Amino acid sequence: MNQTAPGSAMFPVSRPLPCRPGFRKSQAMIRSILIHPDPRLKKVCDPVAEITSDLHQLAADMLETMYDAPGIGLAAPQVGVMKRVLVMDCIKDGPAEPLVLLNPQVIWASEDLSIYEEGCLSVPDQYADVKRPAAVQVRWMDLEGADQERQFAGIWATCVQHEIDHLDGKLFIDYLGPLKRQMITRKMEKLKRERARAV
Ligand code: K1U
Ligand code: ZN
Repeated sequence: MNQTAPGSAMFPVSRPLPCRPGFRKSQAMIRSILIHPDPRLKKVCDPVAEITSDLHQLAADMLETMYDAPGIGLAAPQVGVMKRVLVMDCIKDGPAEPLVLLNPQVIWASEDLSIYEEGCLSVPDQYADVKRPAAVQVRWMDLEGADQERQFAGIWATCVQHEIDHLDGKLFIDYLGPLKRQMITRKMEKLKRERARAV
């Protein structure tokens, strides 16, 4: 697990990265995950304007951080980068299916809703039922700069909506009533105090 200290600590890992021609290969790093409450988790992120080697590194680091946590998704603001970038892999068994979405947009949502007990790496060990559209059509740009579109259903639909919410400064606890949300926030403040004392 690596969702401990806030800040920018990074840990090198040895897995080689897939790399676009022209971009130098480098090692993926595990980044620290911000814990709620943190002002960076409440901000609307900026669109990605150009694809750079730093962006490739960010995507690789985010995937590494997500697999290490472990989680099924991660959004850039969770590692303190205020850009519209998210990664996901909701495959439980079988070969990994890592996705990197730049500037993702929901362009259609089903009327059917589904309830899923969500968690969040920025709100560790807290889970709550959230109701969202059961299926969504999402358009995004990939790391090659190409437009992509795909319909997500099941856990993929829940996860992509949860991650896009992060890009808009919204957490799953914002769907809960004020008392439940406040209780979770207080627990997280206590956790952060304890972690700060432990270092
Ligand atoms: O955004 C995040 O903080 C990641 C989050 C994504 C998510 C989980 C559940 C519903 C919607 C979105 C997580 O990955 S929490 C960890 C988790 O769900 C998980 C961890 C290991 C195996 C399976 C799931
Ligand atoms: Zn989350």
